[in-house]
Amino acid sequence: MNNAQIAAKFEMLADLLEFQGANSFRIRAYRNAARTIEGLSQQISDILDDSSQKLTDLEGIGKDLAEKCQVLVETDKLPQLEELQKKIPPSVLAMLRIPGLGPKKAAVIYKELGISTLEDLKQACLDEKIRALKGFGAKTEQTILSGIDLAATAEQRVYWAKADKLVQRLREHLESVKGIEKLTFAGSYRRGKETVGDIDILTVAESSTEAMDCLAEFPEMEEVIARGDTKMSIRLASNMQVDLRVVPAKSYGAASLYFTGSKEHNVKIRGIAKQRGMKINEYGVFRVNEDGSETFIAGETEEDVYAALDLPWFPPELRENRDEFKLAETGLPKLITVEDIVGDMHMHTDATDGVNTLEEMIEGSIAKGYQYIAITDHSKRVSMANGLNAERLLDQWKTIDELQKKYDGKIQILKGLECDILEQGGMDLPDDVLEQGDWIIASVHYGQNQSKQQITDRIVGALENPNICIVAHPTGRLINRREPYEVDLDAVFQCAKENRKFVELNANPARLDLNDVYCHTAKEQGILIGINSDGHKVEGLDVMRYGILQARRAGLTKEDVVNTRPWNDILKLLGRA
Ligand code: DGT
Ligand code: CA
Ligand code: CA
Ligand code: ZN
Repeated sequence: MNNAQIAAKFEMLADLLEFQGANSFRIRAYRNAARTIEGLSQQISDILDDSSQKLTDLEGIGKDLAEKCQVLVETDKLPQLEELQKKIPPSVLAMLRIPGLGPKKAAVIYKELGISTLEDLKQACLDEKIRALKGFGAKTEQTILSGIDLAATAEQRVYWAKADKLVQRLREHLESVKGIEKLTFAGSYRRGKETVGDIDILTVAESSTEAMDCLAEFPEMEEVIARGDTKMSIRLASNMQVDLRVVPAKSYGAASLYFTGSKEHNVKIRGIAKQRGMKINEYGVFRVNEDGSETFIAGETEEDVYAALDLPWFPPELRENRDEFKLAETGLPKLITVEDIVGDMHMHTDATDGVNTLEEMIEGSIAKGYQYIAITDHSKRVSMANGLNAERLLDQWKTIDELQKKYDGKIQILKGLECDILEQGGMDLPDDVLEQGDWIIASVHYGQNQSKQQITDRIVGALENPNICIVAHPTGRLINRREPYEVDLDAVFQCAKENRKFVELNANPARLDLNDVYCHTAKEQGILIGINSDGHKVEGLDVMRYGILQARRAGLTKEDVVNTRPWNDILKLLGRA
């Protein structure tokens, strides 16, 4: 049993224990262990074989977990897990993904009504059977009903960032095949979509048998779903599906275009080809002759294929049939890259809920080569995160002034704050404090269930405050976990524009809020987007690339983004210099 499989077992164990209502400390221990093991560069089995190493030396692996690893490696099974699985069908675990439905309530639904799938649960909600259960009501029933779709999606789609890690492992594995000439990871992964349903691999190989045999030996493989001469689908231990297609070199571009998608982009291209008396499919572009025969025109590279239709090469992130074909008429935008970013303007320290100290965050940012950063810890309303009151904030800013002397010439440290917008409206800290800072972010963390009007008024009110520069995660959604709150983004954008303010694209792979469509709308309305990590530790700064990917999907260029500019230019944009 390899690391990915061991990690999957521990995740499953944690889920089942959670469903049983076990001690949350224990559950967390299994989840942490799963994460540690997934990230190891060395196989657990190798560590066990090596007498000079001990599993218990790994972070988060105690004696009990080390023993379980050993049992898994030796027997492929875990008695405790088997016991639990006998008692609880795995399909009920999907219920735990419904926001607001904790394991206790899920267990009641399962025990009282025998419901074990999301579909049955949906029907039970519609039949108003859930509200009749003890401890439930019409409101809970409604919450469950509105969360079922989110839970169903979460079962099937993973964050792009997670898919990316898997892709790196697959790439390394497949590159060991001698005859592999080309290798592309196509589909939604290549388009940089925020979540990925399955992985589509495309390759040119000397021997398709060898390539498919190699995939069959991928350590994380669970079962082969289908295998033909040039096509194969497998399912991994994590449940993710991987499709492999081996294509001839002369069709590689056509196939990579076809399997990158999106389907909508492909449909549009087929229409364009047809209008010109041509045909396009995964093998190439063909001229359709009068006698009905077909002549191959292009196929080897994507550039060739697009050029045959008088189209430019489209960056994969734009291939959604939104407005890319219209843009192509006047020239595609030069999409932003991670190198264009010169500062990170949203990060936390251990003064609130961050892990690293102020100085560690500064050093980490210098290592990234940034010109400037903003330190933006939480304000006091976020008591859970030990949010700053005025006194602690002003102290932190004084420390920043002192540190600035030490770091002069290396990086500029902006005095910032992520200030909560209070439930009743207004900012969490008074203006005479906020005005002493350089960069104040406004965020809604509480009262997310308020009406659309209330939430919109709160955000608009914040943007009208002269001390506020930007609104962070403007819809509050968490991908696969929480729906966006009700907010009138048109009103927010209009207010931002009138007040020369910005909106944020949070680069965290679970947030990516604003999403691509809204970022595009903001651009069209002339509002600049700040792309920031919201890092809570030094490694947290690395998420910037996910934000950039989302921004590219929105068609953003360097010019559309706040933190591609020197700080002095940002001050001018805010009307402060
Ligand atoms: P996913 O996997 O749900 O995140 O999304 P995709 O876009 O990766 O979709 P997938 O894996 O079903 O198919 C990969 C690509 O193959 C898709 O983006 C476009 C192409 N494709 C698949 N089925 C069709 C189809 O019926 N018509 C056309 N034109 N293209 C298709
Ligand atoms: Ca796919
Ligand atoms: Ca697929
Ligand atoms: Zn934050």
